[in-house]
Amino acid sequence: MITEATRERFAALGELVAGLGRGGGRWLVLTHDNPDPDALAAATLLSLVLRRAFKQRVTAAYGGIVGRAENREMVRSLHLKLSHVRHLSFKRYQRFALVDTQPRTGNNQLPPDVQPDLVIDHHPVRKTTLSAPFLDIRPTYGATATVLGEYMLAAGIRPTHATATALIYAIRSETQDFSREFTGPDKAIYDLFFPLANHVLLARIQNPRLPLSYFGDLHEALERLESVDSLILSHLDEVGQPDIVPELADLLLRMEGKTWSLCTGYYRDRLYLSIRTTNPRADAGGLMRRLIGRRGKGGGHGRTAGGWIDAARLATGGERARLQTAIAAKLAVELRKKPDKMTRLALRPAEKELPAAVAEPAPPPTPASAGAEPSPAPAAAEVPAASTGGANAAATANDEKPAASAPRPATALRQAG
Ligand SMILES: [Mn+2]
Repeated sequence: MITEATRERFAALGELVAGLGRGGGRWLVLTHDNPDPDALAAATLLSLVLRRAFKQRVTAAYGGIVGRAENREMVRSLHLKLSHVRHLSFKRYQRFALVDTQPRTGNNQLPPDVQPDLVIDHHPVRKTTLSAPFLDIRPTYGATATVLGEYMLAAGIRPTHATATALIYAIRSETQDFSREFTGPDKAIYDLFFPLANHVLLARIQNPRLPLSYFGDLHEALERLESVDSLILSHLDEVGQPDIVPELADLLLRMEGKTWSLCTGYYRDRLYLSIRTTNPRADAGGLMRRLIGRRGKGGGHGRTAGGWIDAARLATGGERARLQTAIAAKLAVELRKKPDKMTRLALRPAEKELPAAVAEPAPPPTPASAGAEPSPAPAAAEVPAASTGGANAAATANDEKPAASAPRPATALRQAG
């Protein structure tokens, strides 16, 4: 369960920490911005290892926001202790660690002039990372948290239910239940920690309550599907939180007949982009970097990639939309598809639409909608049965204020239409 690489790296970490001597300083463990479950779990586990195995003082922190409902529930249910960098002063820390990210990737809050002491990641190694005193980069691993699971074993630390649950959820979500890139050690660590996880909390994290903005973004994405050949994509305006972009890219890739997906969406001054592919030989990360160029930062693995473009100077909706269209055209060309063949994809193809006259009649009101008491139900059902829309209107007038229950226009779901 502890790989040879981990045995060797863990010993090296011990030497590094011992070399710092007593009072080697406080550690700041940083995740990537808008941390995902893998980053949250990796930071939690590394903090634990540094504290318990090496008696260090550690703070774990992140930039951006914990946006996805699943990730918010993970932090809440498992009581993960991570601070936002805005509440910290970097001057108070002498040692810096990065997990699930690397220096100068543009997706973490480590100041560019600060050399991290320690980098643990599973993204392809970058040149600037090589000068870190300690690094453990394993691009074949499905999750960074797996590496830290092995460190826990090497340190002989018995995980709490919360720690095990965080690790299990990290591996599950990062590999999409082992449906994409993972390696033997991911499965081995998963199987070993699985019995220790709290499965009630795990279920709660995987099926969290969702804010209205989630449904608004989903609706917009589905209304704006575009496709050419096996590429499916959607462009969103301002999203509720940036993590919806990769989530929708995952969803779009599940469409039958599609092997590449792209989702883009604006959040504050940035256009966020996510690419997914089913092609195991693809280099989505490299493709993403080519799409973005010097306008922002991007990277990823073979089949998943993400990034952002600085959009602070784009003042109008038209300019913002043009940038999205240009990115999509560039991607189409990269994939040897014709950008001018890109068309809107209707959710219900016209030929399959039923004529209006065949539409189903509205169902009769049920006793449940009339109220809790059984006796008035038959009477209530008699009155409006003849008129179709009237049944609902009558029930609504009794139960709620019409103004509050009136359906909002679609544009009310979002701020910028
Ligand atoms: Mn990761």
